[in-house]
Amino acid sequence: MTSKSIFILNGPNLNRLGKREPEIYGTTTLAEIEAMCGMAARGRPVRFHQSNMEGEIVSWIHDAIDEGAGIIINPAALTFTSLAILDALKMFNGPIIELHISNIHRREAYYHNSMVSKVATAVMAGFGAHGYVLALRAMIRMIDA
Ligand code: CA2
Repeated sequence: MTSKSIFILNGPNLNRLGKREPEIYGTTTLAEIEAMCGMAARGRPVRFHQSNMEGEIVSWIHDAIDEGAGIIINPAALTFTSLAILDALKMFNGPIIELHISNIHRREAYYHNSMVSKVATAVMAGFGAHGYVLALRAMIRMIDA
């Protein structure tokens, strides 16, 4: 079992989870999701971050390149626009899970073409906030395989 951290990275506006559009994103806050991940990690090191700034997310991906076991990333709107995040993820040698709370493929067309999916090991969408727990369990299996 590696002692390297699993990075869980979240993009713009996800700090507002639970406060707006509950019909799409549910009522669980990001802080509650972080706590859920802490329990699901079962003692494994997890680094959980959220930023509204693209460059900050890129820097955390660099940290993962240097010292991480795996990346779970919900890039939010940057999923569909960020070459910088794509380029950074291409440098990461471990497993990458792209995660979305909603089923992006059942939503507006501008949510249908993820740039991150081109480099992700796996993609999960539509499980709601619980998707973070499912992704973490899947990531643990991947890094322990
Ligand atoms: O379903 C997801 O997790 C998304 O990544 C969330 C992004 C959206 O742009 C993606 O298409 C799908 C949006 C995050 C915004 O989150 C909010 C949460 C509460 C209130 C307003 C926005």
